[in-house]
Amino acid sequence: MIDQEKGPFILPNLPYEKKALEPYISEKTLEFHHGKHHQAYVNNLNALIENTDFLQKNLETVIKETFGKPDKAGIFNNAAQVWNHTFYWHSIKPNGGGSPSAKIAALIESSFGSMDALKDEFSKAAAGQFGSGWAWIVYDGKGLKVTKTSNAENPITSGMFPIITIDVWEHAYYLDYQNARPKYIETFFNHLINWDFAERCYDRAVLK
Ligand code: MN3
Repeated sequence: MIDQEKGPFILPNLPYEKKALEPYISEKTLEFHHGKHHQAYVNNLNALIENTDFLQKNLETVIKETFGKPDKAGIFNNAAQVWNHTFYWHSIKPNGGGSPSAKIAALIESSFGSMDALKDEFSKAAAGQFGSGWAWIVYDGKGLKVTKTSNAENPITSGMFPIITIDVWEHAYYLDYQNARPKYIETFFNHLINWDFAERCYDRAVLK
């Protein structure tokens, strides 16, 4: 769904029109974020893996095999950013927010106590990520957890199964929210989050 079977890697299309998330995320933001930033990670990755064995590997394998290796940091950063952005586009949708299915709602209740408690923990993680990075809802094999990562890092390298992410790099929100990261996070949770996608990710994780 998010993985790509082998290189050269491509920029996946957005799953909706560039205007579709307005007024919460503008067409202008998506033009830059998808068309320039995400595209640049794809281009950089392909340039870095040209003539290497990584060209024959799937994206998740490239991420896992380069994580924590200083001489492979460039490949890791770009590969993870390709994956993270594709995952983020699916983590949001037009008319998102609202209530998840009964199954996901029950999982949230058993893991966090309530939807409000999840929202609070997720918002604190996303707002508290110092500098650039990501906040995540992950399935750890038993229940859901909130986590955050710096720069390009991704919870799959620690065996977690992401079900939602929010990009908190400034380029994700600056044109629409300027420095008001908490307002962007609240809007993400209330109006954009894609609980159907979260459920599909959870269902796949349970099968593994
Ligand atoms: Mn980004």
